[in-house]
Amino acid sequence: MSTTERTYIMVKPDGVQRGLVGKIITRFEERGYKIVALKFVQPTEEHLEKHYADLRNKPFFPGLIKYMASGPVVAIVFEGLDAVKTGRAMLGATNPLASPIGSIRGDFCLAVGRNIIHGSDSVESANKEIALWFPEGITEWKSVFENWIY
Ligand code: RTP
Repeated sequence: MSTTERTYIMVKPDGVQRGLVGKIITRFEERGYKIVALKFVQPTEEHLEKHYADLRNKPFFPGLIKYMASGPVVAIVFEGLDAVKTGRAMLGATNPLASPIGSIRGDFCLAVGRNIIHGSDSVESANKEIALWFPEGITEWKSVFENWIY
């Protein structure tokens, strides 16, 4: 665990359509995570098939790709202590109905097929996803608040 651990977070098309981008970013910033990459992008089906390659044999895969390609997403890399595991806890469970109140999915959505946000499930996946979504690299910077957070 390090203070520079990174996770890939993505506001899905329904999160963008419902105007939840600001609230989602605020939760991570208020917790103490630092944005090191961010962009608004309309993903292609081909790109999404790479992102969700591990799920290609699941029955819901075609529907998942159509949903994820249905509009723009916000791709973000957050950096901070235990970013991957804590980020997943902040998201809640895959099924919003099984997500605790206070988690992003537990507070803002209902259906597994419209669960508004993605978060990396391991440091290894985070590294792969960051390379896939930000091939141009990310911006290194030092926050003046870091001494107050750590
Ligand atoms: P994500 O990758 O999007 O953060 O979600 P996750 O790890 O919590 O869940 P995963 O099993 O990787 O599934 C990826 C996304 O596929 C959709 N899904 N639909 N039964 C279904 O219809 C079903 N199961 C999963 C969800 O959008 C899920 O987030």
